[in-house]
Amino acid sequence: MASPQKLLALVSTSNRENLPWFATQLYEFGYEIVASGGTAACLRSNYIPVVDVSQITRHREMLAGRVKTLHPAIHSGILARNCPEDLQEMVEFGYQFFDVVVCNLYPFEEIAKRGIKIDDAIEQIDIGGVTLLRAAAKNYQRVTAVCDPNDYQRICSEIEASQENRTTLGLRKELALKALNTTAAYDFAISNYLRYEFKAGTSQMDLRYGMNSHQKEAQIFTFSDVLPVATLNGKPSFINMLDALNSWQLVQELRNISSLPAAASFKHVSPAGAAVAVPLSSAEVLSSMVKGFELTAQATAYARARSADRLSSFGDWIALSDICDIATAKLICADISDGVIAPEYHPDALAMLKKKKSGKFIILTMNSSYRPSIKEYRTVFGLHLQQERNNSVINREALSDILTRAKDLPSSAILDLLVATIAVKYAQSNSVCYACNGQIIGLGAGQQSRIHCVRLAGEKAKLWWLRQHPYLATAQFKNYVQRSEMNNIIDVYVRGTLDIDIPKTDWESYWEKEPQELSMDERQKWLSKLGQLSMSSDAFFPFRDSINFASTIGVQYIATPMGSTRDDDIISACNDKNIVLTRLPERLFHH
Ligand code: 93A
Repeated sequence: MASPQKLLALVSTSNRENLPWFATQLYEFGYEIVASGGTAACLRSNYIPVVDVSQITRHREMLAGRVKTLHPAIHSGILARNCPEDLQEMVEFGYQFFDVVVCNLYPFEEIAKRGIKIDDAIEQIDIGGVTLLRAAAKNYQRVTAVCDPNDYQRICSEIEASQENRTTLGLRKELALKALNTTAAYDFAISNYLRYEFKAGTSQMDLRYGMNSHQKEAQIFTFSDVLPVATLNGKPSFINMLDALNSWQLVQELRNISSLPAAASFKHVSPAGAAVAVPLSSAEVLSSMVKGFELTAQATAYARARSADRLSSFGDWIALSDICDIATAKLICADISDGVIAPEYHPDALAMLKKKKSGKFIILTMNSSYRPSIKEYRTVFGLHLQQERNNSVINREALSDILTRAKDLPSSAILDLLVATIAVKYAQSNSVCYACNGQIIGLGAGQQSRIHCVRLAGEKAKLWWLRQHPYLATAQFKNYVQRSEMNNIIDVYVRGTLDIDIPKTDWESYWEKEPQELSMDERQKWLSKLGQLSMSSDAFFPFRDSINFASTIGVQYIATPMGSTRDDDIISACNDKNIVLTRLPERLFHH
């Protein structure tokens, strides 16, 4: 009958680095060593006395080694607690208590690379070893789980220092966690391999490359059965996917709060434009370059989103909240962009888009009913970060805490503040967004200084307005000029940087009918007509300079989370300018 006092170590390893040394130490500390087939042979060849697992189980290894240690005599010996009930049962069965489990697993990850035959990979899935480690870790109160040869030395030092030749509870806890981390990572590697083998294109999708083309093995996957996003054409990269998933969230939120179709144009994981389907004025039709196009509601939202910042939107990622109809597809085909995400595509729209970019245009569909789990994880520099998702709800209610003397928020301003606030929620911080007519008209993202965001976004808003100058309405490009070139040529004109960015003679050569020269005075006069703008900031304004600058452009409504030591100053700056300031419930940083 086994005695619980006898010290027993179970050894079953694939990596035998320093194992003979460790086993010798354990033996000298009074441990009897029980080992599985190959491990036992290794130890014996090093003249270390060993008992075979089969002697304990009274069962030979079977199924070509698939079953070695999977036996109640082994697992009861590991899992039994130091209590009378367990002791009695162990005695009843004639089983012995194991005190130390030394195990490292079949090297699945090293062998099961892509391209290896699945049958060979499957044989590298360690079942018994994982079970040994999990059992030992579960019973850390009594059992030491050893999975890493780097720990042999410190385990020996502890045993040597102990009266009973055992490790301390503290070390056993630490090693238990390490064993469970190891088995978790091991299972992750197996499911990662099998996901690719069994469910590529369903719960896993390879990406073209990572952030840069030299960053290989890029993929997107889910632990659920099916990815909510699917590719209909092209092969998205890592950044395409970041743009797609962020822009999708943005248009879905805009759709939900406005009940209007929404669209977004993303570049480098920030919105260059975003809008809901507010009908375009005739001046906006011209400046958005959509004259002659059919403008359905979805096409209108897209036209607005694409015309907020036409230079930045060159080569953009598009998100649509509603079905991509033929009218929207025609507009998309007219401009240079990388890809689109939408819940659905009209068959003719899809056929049209598939031809774009010589067939390489990326087309993704998104399941509108997909809801992510509340926890988010990210790995940076090999370390894991975890947080709750930003589930801040941006709706009318979120704009109700007005802090200024001026309190009137007309419905148009409410819509614009919602658009601007939802936009900054999905823009790289710091970010500030100006909005008008249900669309972004200027967004400053990724600036380390708040005032720089305000100025950057404000300058873009001015350009958006200057592009609607009547002088441009009557001008006419030569037939061969492409739309992307038109954007640059118009930009030079409205910024007044002719002969700096482009030689005047080159610039002139693009026009059939050149726009009348726009003097500085005329520019200022036109800009002075800009007003009733809304502005949202993803965090507080530290100084009143931001408010002063915004008011010079025509900002009348501001939404911002407060929290600066100079909040009073910000409110009084708004009062001075007769601006309505509303406090957002949460800060909206995004990276
Ligand atoms: O095929 S297994 O999953 N079946 C088992 O019962 C089992 N028990 C231990 N593999 C099993 N092991 C693993 O075998 C260990 O994790 C270790 O990596 C390896 C040691 O086998 P051997 O001592 O025969 O070389």
